[in-house]
Amino acid sequence: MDKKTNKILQTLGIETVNKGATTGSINGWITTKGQELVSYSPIDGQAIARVALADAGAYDILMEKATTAFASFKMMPAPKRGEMVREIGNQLREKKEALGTLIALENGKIKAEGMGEVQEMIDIADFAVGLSRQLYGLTMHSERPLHRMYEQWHPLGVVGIITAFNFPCAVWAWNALVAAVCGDVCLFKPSSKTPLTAIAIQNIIAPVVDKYGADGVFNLIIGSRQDVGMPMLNDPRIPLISATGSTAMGKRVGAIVGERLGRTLLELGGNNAIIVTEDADMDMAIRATLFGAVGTAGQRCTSTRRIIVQSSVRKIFVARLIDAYKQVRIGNPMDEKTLMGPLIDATAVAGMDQALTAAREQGGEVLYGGGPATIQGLEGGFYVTPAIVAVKNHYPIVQQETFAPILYIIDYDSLDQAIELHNQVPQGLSSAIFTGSMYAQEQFLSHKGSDCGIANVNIGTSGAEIGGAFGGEKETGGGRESGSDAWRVYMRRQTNTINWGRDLPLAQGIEFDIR
Ligand code: UN1
Repeated sequence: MDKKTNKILQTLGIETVNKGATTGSINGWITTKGQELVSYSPIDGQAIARVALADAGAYDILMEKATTAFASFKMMPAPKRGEMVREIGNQLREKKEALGTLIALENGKIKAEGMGEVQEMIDIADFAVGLSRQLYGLTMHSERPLHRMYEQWHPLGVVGIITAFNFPCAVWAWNALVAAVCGDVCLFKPSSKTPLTAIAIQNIIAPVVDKYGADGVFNLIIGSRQDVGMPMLNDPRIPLISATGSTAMGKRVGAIVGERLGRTLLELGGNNAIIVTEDADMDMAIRATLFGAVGTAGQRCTSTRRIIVQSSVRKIFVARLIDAYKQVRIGNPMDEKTLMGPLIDATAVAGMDQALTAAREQGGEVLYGGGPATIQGLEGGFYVTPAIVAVKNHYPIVQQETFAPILYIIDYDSLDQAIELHNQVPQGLSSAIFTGSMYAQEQFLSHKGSDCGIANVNIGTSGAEIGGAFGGEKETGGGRESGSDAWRVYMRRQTNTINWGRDLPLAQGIEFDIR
């Protein structure tokens, strides 16, 4: 590790690899002596740091703490909880550079995107502060005289947050900061591929947690599926599990939590497409495709995976896209000139390779890229060349989400056909149309248009703002998190009817009395 990296680790309270494992010594994070996890950087395959894990015993201690903390935290007025979240946002502002760099180091996304991820946390903190004064319930008119009816929203309890490596801290913030203003406490189980980013968050927020006496509100647990993951899913003390990851993972989570009638918020795989019509602004369509398909090395759940392009412009679109792909600098994500860093690990590289083989076998033609890329001096890293592949939409491989920079090109003749192809995948997260036609745009946004949770016009599929609800339909899992009224899932709704008269009329006009 170079000096700069050591400095960043030190700033964020993480031991360097040769100093031994970082252990849970701060508020809300418990580890057990013995088991360890090593975090490797995808940049060069080298170990960054060692982390002590938690076993099942530590899980129980932490859950006890979280449950006790909830009992007092829920009594703190929501605007006060908002103040605390504002200070968390301020800490994130201060540590933005260090945290953004650590994300790039541990996850491999380019530093600009690492910084963007921290900005997303800051944005959701601001959103949550405002929200803390807007947890509105409705009032309604009672059918009974001298009665009043309203709904109120109460804190829910311990929220389990299970996240993926690709957004190692923004997705935590979407959940934890909104849950916090709602009066919930959380238990965060990060991806075992990005534990350091999670520890960094815990350290960054620690002074604020101390100041507000909120020990046990933000809890972190890093451990195996058996010791930590399964107990969380099965634990009736956790009324809501918010899980981000693959559809296969979500199906398991949904089944286990559903079995105990717990609530889930699932944000799973996407198979996001952009429809490009012949009258689209090609410059914009190319730029958006490039960011959507190559950005984050194709490892966003919102990454653009399919282009559905009108036959008349297919040739020119593909030619220009290939030209743009040729200019993408692949390499060290810390280097400002780099546009695409490595994939997360060797399994991801193999997964990309398998998908390309399958695409070829099923009749596809690789038009550009696709192999591993070797970066001088970073031979241990997991670099690939992004791929463009001509396919038919119904190929089994096109129906799947491969978490890698593979872009499938599909062509169409009529808009109806484009929309049909667009919706003919099992997933339903994000979607976009690039068009100059108001008719095409409105059809895409209408009931007969995109079936996704996110549908954009002349904007790509990835890079959503935090203000909207985020999530998708079908195998994407149906959950909504982040902005808009997504907060409701973190609270429990109560309908209250108050009789302020001196009579006892029954609803539905029922007479029921002793005569
Ligand atoms: C994810 O990939 O899990 O819309 C989240 C986006 C980001 C969040 C992605 N704001 O691409």
